[in-house]
Amino acid sequence: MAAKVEIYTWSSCPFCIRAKALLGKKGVEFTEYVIDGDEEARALMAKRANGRRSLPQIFIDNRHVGGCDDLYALESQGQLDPLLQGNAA
Ligand SMILES: N[C@@H](CCC(=O)N[C@@H](CS)C(=O)NCC(=O)O)C(=O)O
Repeated sequence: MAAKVEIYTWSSCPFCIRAKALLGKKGVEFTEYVIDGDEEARALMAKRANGRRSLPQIFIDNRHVGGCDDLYALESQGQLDPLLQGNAA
């Protein structure tokens, strides 16, 4: 079963656009929370993301993956596809 992918973004954030491009290239459906200017939503995101406040923050099956660089690192290590297929180690 495909994993549930969530991403918190700002609409004009280059790292957010880059992260979404990778997910889009993989044909992944994701839920996007666009939180421009919403500090309350950002605080909630940070709570889920172990205190990280930069955008984007990405979650796969409710597991915190990190930001854009973390997503690309997982991809280059061959670890992203198993996560997206719901086969987390
Ligand atoms: N290494 C991070 C960089 C993310 C980043 O710097 N995002 C910017 C927006 S494009 C940001 O959140 N800036 C405000 C901050 O760091 O508080 C990643 O790959 O996600």
